[in-house]
Amino acid sequence: MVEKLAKISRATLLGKLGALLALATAWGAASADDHGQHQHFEQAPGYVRQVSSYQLPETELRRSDGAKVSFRQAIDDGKPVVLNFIYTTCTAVCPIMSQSFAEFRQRLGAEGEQLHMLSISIDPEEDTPERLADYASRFAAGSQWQFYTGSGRASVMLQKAFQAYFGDKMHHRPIAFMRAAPGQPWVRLEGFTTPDDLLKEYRQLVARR
Ligand SMILES: [Cu+2]
Repeated sequence: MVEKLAKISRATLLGKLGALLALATAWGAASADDHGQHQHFEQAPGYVRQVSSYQLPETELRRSDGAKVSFRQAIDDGKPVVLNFIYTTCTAVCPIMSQSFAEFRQRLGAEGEQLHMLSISIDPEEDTPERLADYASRFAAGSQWQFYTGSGRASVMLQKAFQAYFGDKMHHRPIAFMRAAPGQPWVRLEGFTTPDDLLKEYRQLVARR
């Protein structure tokens, strides 16, 4: 009986892994078709890794403390950057990504003192600076993890610049972006990245710097 149960659960697990791999492959194929400018393309379980160069526009954003900031100044502060797009009322993808970011930052400890994390709202009409501040405190985000909103136009422009615009917030995907320093290419991790995945990718990135 116990043996039979074990067999069933193993089969179920293998089925799930198969589905996950199929999904990752489909994602990879779609991304490869969509964007022609990648230098490399690698696949890891659970997420698809790409190294990309993006032309990033200048735009004004509002930080969760209410300050008006230049997007370019925010990301070109000389520090390694980890970035994603979120919205605070999301109940599926964003809370998982944000939790992963929070644990990643926590585990990085002193190693992450130079790191700058940015989460940019894809629902700026709802996501006021106050709401973002509230959201940040839910994930115990310290001063190195900043949340930004802005005009709808600015948000869409940035999503498009990162090739992360999927029409509307309901169709967004989990993607984390990392860059070691200004002028360097971005590492794009598409899929659900665990805190361990983020740690591994981040350490590789800063070691190569
Ligand atoms: Cu979401």
